[in-house]
Amino acid sequence: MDISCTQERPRAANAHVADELHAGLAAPEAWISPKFLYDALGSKLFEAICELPEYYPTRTEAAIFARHGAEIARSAGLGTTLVDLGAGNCAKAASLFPLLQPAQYVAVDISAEFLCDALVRLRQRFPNIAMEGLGMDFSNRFELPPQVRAERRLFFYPGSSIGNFTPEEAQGFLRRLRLQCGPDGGVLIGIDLAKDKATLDAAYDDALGVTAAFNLNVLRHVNHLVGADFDIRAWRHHGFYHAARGRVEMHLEAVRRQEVRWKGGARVFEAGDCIHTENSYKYQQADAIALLERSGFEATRVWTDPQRWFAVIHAQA
Ligand code: AVI
Repeated sequence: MDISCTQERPRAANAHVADELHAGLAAPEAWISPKFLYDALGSKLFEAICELPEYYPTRTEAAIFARHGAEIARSAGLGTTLVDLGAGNCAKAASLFPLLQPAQYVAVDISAEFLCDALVRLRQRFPNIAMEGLGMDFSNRFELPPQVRAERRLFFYPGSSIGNFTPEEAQGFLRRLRLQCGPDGGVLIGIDLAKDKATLDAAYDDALGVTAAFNLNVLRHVNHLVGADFDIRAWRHHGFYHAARGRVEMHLEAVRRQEVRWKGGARVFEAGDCIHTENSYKYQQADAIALLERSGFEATRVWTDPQRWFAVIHAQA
């Protein structure tokens, strides 16, 4: 079976990136979208985070798939068009291929280059599954191209990445997915559940400082993208659970007064000023189901771990 890899309009995307970064850096409360955490180094740092003892979501979700894989496959169905959102190295979806036996595997990520390498390796292990790599930013707008089979699309969105949207954005995103599901389609989604503050604080501010490096790396990436001159050593990582807001927040704090310039803008940051880089919402199980239902899905099955720290939900369109 052939593999095809396509990258969406890189030029237009570049202009959009510069505008978005400028808007965030110049805002009264500065922000950088979390999608900029993932350049090549950022993706490796995120992989390292997933190995940390403090970062429970990856291994908890993997244990749910390992324990309930057969039931999950029965609920989701065999022979689907498996659309893997934020596929990265495609490893999570690939571990489900023997159970789900997809008719077509569509890996979607911001960078087609990274995907293509992963797909070439995957094809050797699963030569009978048609594979498609799509390099696109699916966070704001989303339409699958015609080479993706329209029937029985199963969107695979693991890792609790939905938590990096606000609940309103998540609803908009899920509604767009729902419209793309086609006949008999659905979503298989990982949701991080609300839990005690100490566990969450440690997961987002680990002892080794890997999450700190992951957060600080966004400044290197911004330097590269818009010719900014952030001095990485002049910033400090904060990652903590804000229970009233129902989310973990990541910020970067300026450790001294400094002026930062980028193509098309400049700004003075006083010592203590912060740049907000990520939210990671933690849901009650019932709220996650309500979110899916408000988005037009019908939650079919929920699987959790014995501590009820994480949920995998299959919902039908
Ligand atoms: C990708 N996303 C679900 C991770 C999370 O937990 O929100 C990103 C992350 N940020 C810090 N650590 C991990």
